[in-house]
Amino acid sequence: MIIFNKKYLLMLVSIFALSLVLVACGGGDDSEGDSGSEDTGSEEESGSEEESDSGSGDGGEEASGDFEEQEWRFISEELQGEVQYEYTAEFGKRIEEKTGGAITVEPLEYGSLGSEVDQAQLLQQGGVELAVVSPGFVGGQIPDAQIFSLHYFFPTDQELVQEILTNSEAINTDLAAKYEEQNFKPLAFWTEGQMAWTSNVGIESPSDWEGLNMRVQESPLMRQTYDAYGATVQSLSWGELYTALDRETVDAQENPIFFIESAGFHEVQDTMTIPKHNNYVAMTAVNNDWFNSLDDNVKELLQETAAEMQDWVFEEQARQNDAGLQAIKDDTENPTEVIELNEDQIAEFREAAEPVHEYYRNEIDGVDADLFDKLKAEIEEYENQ
Ligand code: 6CS
Repeated sequence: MIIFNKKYLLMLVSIFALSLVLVACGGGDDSEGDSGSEDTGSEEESGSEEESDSGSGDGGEEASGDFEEQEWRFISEELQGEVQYEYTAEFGKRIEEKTGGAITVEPLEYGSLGSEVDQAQLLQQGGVELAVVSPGFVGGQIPDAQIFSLHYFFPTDQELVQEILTNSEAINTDLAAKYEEQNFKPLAFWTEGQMAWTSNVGIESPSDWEGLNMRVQESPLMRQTYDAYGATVQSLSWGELYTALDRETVDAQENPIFFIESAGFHEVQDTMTIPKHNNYVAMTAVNNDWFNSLDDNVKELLQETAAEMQDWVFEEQARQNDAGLQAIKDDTENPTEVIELNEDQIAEFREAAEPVHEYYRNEIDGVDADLFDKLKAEIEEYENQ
């Protein structure tokens, strides 16, 4: 009998809907297209291509000043109540308000259209208009996006991190251009907070990783990083992670604290280490072709709303992370030892992580060394200001 955290049962069922949706989008591998061709007609009726078409101008009704009626779908990698989902709901509310209801935005939670990798693919193909995409799921096709996976590269102060993510030219111009080549149009990068490690052994030094099987996202660099600590690694969608940890097919994972609590990972892990190694970066993105087809005022609406949301989401993640930590500490039914590493312990991890920075810059195929150098210099400037 598989044991699920109760709130994920529904989500796991709905994950199977994705293949149908991808077929409806007409994208994907030839093989997928072939097998799904009979379904295309019925899926298109409810699919988002139709929604996008209706919003692109032809026959769209003029409503509320300058905005034509449109319906957008905004998918996140998290569930209702969690930071990304709440972001999509707030973003949608603001768009509706600003357009007097002419443009509506339907927030979609994780699982309604597949795994995180499926969702990113869906955005690329135009199956949804907007998505929150974590760089950890596109590292295979955008090697430079893996820069967010480096340990001890960004500052630990989350306010500073958010400032860098918001204003960095290396991120918002140079890296954004790499995303655009893959048909993503990034509107904003933001932090979901500092990440923590959970395990049953209590990770306090790099040697504690030896023999542990670490869950990572789809990023080759994440694999390299935990390999450098001596762990084995396994890529998995987070929807499968609770069961994997419970069955001990996976021994450890990393996530911001609000998410560890919300997904219940602490229920099936004995310890949570706070190593200050990295933040969880999320990206608000739209399909680039779709974006380029929009009228200028709609482009501005999207960019302006994404910019405004930076402060909102910073406060939201801080609130949720504080509450999550408290809830983990208060959960006496599932006691979790919270381990805060001291400066000496952090220095040990920093030293072990350093060669991975060089490896990333010099060895990974497709990585732009200039982008790395530019962001590193920007970070140093922010830290010294
Ligand atoms: O661990 C993950 O993959 C998930 N973590 C967060 C904080 N958001 C979504 C993501 O898929």
